[in-house]
Amino acid sequence: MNKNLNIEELVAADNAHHFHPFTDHKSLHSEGGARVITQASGVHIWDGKGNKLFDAMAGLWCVNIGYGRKELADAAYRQMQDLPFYNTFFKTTTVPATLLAEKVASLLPDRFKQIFFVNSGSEANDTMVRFIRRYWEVQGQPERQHIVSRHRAYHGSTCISASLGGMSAMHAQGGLPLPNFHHVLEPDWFQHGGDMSPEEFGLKAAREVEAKIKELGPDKVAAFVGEPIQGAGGVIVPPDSYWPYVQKVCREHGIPIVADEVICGFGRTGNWWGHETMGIDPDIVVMAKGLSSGYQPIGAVAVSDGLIGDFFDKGGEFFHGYTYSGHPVACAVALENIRIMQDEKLIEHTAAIAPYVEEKMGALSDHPIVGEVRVKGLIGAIELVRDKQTRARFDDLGRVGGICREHCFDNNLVMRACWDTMVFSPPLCITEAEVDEWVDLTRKALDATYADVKGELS
Ligand code: PXG
Repeated sequence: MNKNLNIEELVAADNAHHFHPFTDHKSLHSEGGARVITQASGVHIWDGKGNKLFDAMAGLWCVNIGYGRKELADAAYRQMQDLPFYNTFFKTTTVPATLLAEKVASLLPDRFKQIFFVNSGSEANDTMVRFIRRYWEVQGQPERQHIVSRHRAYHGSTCISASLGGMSAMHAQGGLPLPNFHHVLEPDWFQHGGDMSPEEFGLKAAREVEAKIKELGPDKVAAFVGEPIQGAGGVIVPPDSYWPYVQKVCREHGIPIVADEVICGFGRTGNWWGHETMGIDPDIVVMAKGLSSGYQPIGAVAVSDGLIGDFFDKGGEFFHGYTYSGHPVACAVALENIRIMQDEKLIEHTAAIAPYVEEKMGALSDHPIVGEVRVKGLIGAIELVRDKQTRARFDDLGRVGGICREHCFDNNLVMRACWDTMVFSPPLCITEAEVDEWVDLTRKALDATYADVKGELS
């Protein structure tokens, strides 16, 4: 840490000048300002007051290889010296951009050969929407404009990606969603399953996709888009019956399936891709975050042969791209990130340690306010409830999750609250000893939350 840094002055400057994303500004400014994070190593981060916190979110679901890998800094340094920037427009490329496209294609099923680079998950989804609509124009079916997604899906924060997402709070601001984006029931058995078995409920949710496609007219639908496991929606792991039925319906109607792998990709679920874990055969794969483990902003869209088809021959120029599409420094860092993941067998490690996390985190389901603990690879959730038997929530959804998140911070633990669902996605390099440390901190935060709300339990 920079020893000359005066944290109080920095926080004052932050209050004065820094307009933060996804922040309640009134409470930020009234409650003393932002928490300053200054350093990180492995699964830990340090704040400006010298506190060491366990980062069970891997930053924002992205630092898959863990913090402090000097190899990535070296890769950036080398690339900046060779060529800090050049674009990939107008029949030009750079060495890292081409090598990364080849590498990403090699990690995907054979049918994915073409990779379009962007700088974030939001841009990746915007690119995907622009591509798929253009694809249908080239196919002579320009009326295929409608896109089906799910409630509580998170696909980003640009106008298109926020429209594609199903976050009602985002839609309530600024006139979103844009036309032709449709949202159906999310496959969240815990929240919506009632007395149904998870499998029955999974089919019900999948039939809502089918009903929406029929309502719109299958020949008007451009794509179905889904995260294999919904992340920011509360780590919604669909019942096993869900994806096979959705896939069957989309296939029957010739509707491309888009897997938004921004969170699930790059090992998070114990395989390279969430679609492998969930048994989906997508036509487009959207990725970001774990592609560089968050060390550089970069995302990508992989398009399968079936959609590329004669797009290149017949489509003419695709008028889309970003100055920094395939930025050489970001690509060099992503290449080094993937090299480490492969050399250190991080995906195998994730799959191997997942049962330990399931066992240790799962043991928290005996806690009086925990209704369910679910884990898939190294992503998971803890449901906070007022009544364990009926799964009844506390009043004012999100309030108790907020209390629990604060207790996590007080106990040097970072976990996100999605309403009253505590979610986690630690760095994939986590060890068993670190899992023990994390579970202990989690239990302390749950105990403190229980102490605050036990009068409300039924
Ligand atoms: N798709 C998915 C599945 C995501 O989780 C995006 C797209 C957009 O990526 P960018 O790089 O544009 O942010 C995301 C991002 C949260 C949270 O609160 C989650 C995300 C972003 C910000 C906050 O959990 N996911």
